[in-house]
Amino acid sequence: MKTLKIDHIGIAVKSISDALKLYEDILGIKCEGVEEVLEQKVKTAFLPIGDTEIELLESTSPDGPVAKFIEKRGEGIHHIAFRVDNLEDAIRELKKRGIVLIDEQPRKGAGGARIAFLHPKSTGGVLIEICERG
Ligand code: CMX
Repeated sequence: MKTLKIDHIGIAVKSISDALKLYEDILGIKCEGVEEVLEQKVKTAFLPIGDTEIELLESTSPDGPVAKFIEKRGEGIHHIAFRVDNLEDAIRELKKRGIVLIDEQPRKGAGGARIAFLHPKSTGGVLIEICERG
């Protein structure tokens, strides 16, 4: 598989507007959009920085993956997303190599990306997303 770059780093927060006080007002990284991903029960805020982005994740429901993560571990880094050149090829290769995928088929992520998550149990405790952008 061909991995191109760190597409974004996902950070679980209780409140995007509270978190922006740090990221925008203090660190000076501008938020360029907020989008709700209904299927994932999250609201996401994108903050491009250099060649990559910070993605703030706020749960929209107490039973969503981000709410469960915060309940168990508190706010903090939730996942790292690598951009790949071909998502189907990457999924095929990862499966062949014994990596457990949460998504065996590509699905739609925020910002028009096609994405798939790998299970942290088979990636040394790091939730990894692979994504392809058109
Ligand atoms: N990073 C690292 N480990 C994580 C994790 C994360 N973000 N989330 C959960 N885990 C660990 C848990 O700590 C737990 O480990 P232990 O068994 O050692 O305690 C294990 O994974 C199982 O976790 P769980 O709390 O029982 O939660 P679930 O099994 O219900 O779900 C996961 C975990 C990763 C499969 C689920 O959150 C998932 O499917 N995530 C992918 C989708 C997602 O995260 N969407 C939100 C972002 C959407 C977006 O960016 O668009």
